[in-house]
Amino acid sequence: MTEHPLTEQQVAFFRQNGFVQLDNVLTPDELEALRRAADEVLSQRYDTHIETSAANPEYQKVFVQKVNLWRVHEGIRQYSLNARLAEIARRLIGAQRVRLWHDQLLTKMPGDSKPSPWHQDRPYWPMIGYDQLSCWMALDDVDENNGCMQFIPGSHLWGELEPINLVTPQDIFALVPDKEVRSPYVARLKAGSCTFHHALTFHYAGANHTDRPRRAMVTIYMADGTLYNGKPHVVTDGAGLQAGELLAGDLFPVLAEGA
Ligand SMILES: O=C(O)CCC(=O)C(=O)O
Repeated sequence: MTEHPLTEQQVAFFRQNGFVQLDNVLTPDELEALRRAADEVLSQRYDTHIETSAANPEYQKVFVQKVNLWRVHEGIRQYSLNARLAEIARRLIGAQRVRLWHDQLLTKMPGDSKPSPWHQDRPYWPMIGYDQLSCWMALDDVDENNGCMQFIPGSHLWGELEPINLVTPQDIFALVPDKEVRSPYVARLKAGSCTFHHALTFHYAGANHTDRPRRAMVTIYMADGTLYNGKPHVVTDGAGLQAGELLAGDLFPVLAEGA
């Protein structure tokens, strides 16, 4: 991947707002390779550690979710383990080193599509510490009509709330009655552009009203030093981790390191 400059202003924007949009991050060739890989994994069946939405048709209306694809598909591995996106993540979160938590392909299918309700990511993850962020890469042009991401500026500073049920969601805004909720930032993106969002940022994506899938490749990074809290999760189940242990080793590779 070619270098993508990240300015101090963009870092400051992320720290203040909990997200940042970066345009034209992938070259046309990189985008094409990632789309090809995504379509291959979409057409394949994997076990339930990867096909996390497959058992629930209502969940699949929100998105078809395939997790940890870097472990099973070479094309996705090339993308998810690349150091350049990880270095952007490292600088945004301000860590000495970042590891991959997991990747996921999120596809909003056309037809009977539902919004991804307002939620934070971090309540789903079995971790101690809050230095995590996601890169949401558009594989298709996205806007409000097919489920682009939306973010509430500053909401990453409101702490960890209860996990939102993605199929029958609670109203997350009712959980922060004392906060002044700013208007959402609507992240309309060209394919090959992305957003980064903090693990505590409130975010949402509308339903897909078009007749084509909306494909997004998400890579999630955590600061080195993040600890496992012992709770069940599809990514850590069966890994033999004890509560309080470092999320480290080959399952969570270091992808970027500061000087
Ligand atoms: O792509 C979507 O519809 C939602 C994505 C999301 O919630 C995330 O990447 O954390």
